[in-house]
This record gives sequence, structure tokens and C-alpha cells, in this order.
Amino acid sequence: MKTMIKKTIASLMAMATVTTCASALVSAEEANAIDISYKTLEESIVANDGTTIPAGAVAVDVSISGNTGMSGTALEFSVDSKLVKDSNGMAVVDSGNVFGRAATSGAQNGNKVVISEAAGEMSNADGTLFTFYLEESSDVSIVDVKISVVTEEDINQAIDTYSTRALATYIVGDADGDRRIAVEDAVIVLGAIAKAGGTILPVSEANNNLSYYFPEANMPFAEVVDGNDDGYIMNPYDSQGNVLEEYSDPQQILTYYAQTAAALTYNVEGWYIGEEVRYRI
Ligand SMILES: [Ca+2]
Ligand SMILES: [Ca+2]
Repeated sequence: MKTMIKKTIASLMAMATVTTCASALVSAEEANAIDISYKTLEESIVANDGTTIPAGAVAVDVSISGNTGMSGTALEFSVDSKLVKDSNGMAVVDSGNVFGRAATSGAQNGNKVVISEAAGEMSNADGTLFTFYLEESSDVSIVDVKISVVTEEDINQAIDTYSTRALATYIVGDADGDRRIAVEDAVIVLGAIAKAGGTILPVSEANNNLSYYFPEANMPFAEVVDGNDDGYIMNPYDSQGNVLEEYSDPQQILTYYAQTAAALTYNVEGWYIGEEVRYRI
């Protein structure tokens, strides 16, 4: 994915549309020129996903001219106002004529917004990439705009990569290989530690006897359950009952499960539970 343009648009007034003859002229001469225009909705409209966008909201169109061919985009920017969200709390993003009904996603965290769009095939069309909506505002300021596009070259590179190297992925902590972190993963890891004496199982030892330590697991090697990559798979307690929780791989698997089941983010320093790892077969 390439960054095509980076520009700052300061203090755009929501009452006017920004598209001008001048920008159109520049776009005609430039390959993959991105333009951002916006207007205040006089009447409510219904977005592609069914969300009602109320009158007074600001519709922001991101468009392209001189399109040399792309199959996806990502836009980052900062804005003072709030994007209109759907019932799941995700920003509403309508795909435009460049891709038709492409997959879109928008997230806002404070002032920072990231919008992404992906289509199944390449498009050379000019026009609107996507439209997003800002809540009613008399003054809109969109700054630090950065847009990236996925080109055919990017896709071909990816295909080359996959065609010349055999790769697979795993999720750190997913002992049974079902792509989820759940209580059973911690159970499997604790069973392996028990076979090693109950406190600590070195990853190298586990790999030398993988089917002994993890007979019920579906994993290519024991690093999968070494959640902090320290070379050891550790119980939450040692044989004297001392707490080793902060070093314990199965403990962190349980923490991950509890946090995410409660819709909280798992973010423990030094741990990679839940992260996907790609490896060569
Ligand atoms: Ca699992
Ligand atoms: Ca570990």
C-alpha cells in the first residue's frame, strides 16, 4: 500500500463545498489526485448500512481523478468533530462510484480517524471513493490528511510472496488452533506444565517432545503458547506456592480471555497473546 498524498486542510467551513475549478484543473493533470469536498445535509438521508444521517450533518466526499488503478484505500486524518456512527459504534462510511458497494470501515479514537475501503477487483474509474459524515457542526477542521491506495502492483507483490514461500499463521496463545483464545487453551498449557513437573516447561523441551506435552493440541511448535517469548512456559505458581503470575503463559491466556469477553482491550506490556504470527512452513 502506497501513500499517495499528504496534505493539510485547515478550518474548512462546513457551509460551503470545497471543490473548485482550480482543484479540478490540477486533478486533471495529476495521476491519482485526491480531493475532499463536503456539504451540509439539508435533509436526512439513509446510508448504505441503513443508518439515518440527520439533516445538519456534514457529508464529506473523498474523490479521485487520474485513477491509475486501485483496489483499496486507507485514509487517516484528524478532526475536531465526531463522525456519525452506526449502532455498533463504528463510523458510517458509504463507498462511492469508484468501487460500487465496496467493504468499508471507519474508526474514531478522539480526534484521530482511520477509514479503510477494499474491493474485490481493480477500478480505474474517477469519482467518489467514499463518503463519511460528521455530526452537525458550524465549523469543520480536517487536518493531517494521509491517504494510501492499494494498487495492482501491491497485489502482485503479495501473490509473488505467497507463491514462492510456504507460509502459515498462528494466534499466540491458541493452543488448540481454533483461532480463538479461550479457557480451554489455558487448560491445555497447564496440562503440559504439569507433565514437566508443575512449574516450568522450557519451549525447547516442549518442542523435542511436542506430542507428549500437547497430545490434544493442534499447534506446529510450542512457541505458540509462549506468550511473552521468553523461552519458557510457566505455571502461575511455583512448587512453594509463590506467585509467578506475571510470567505465566496460561495466566495471561486467561486474562486475555476475560478482558476481551468483557469488551475490554488486552494490552499487557511484554505479552503477545491474541496476536497473529506468520511463519514459514
Ligand atoms: Ca483456541
Ligand atoms: Ca513464556
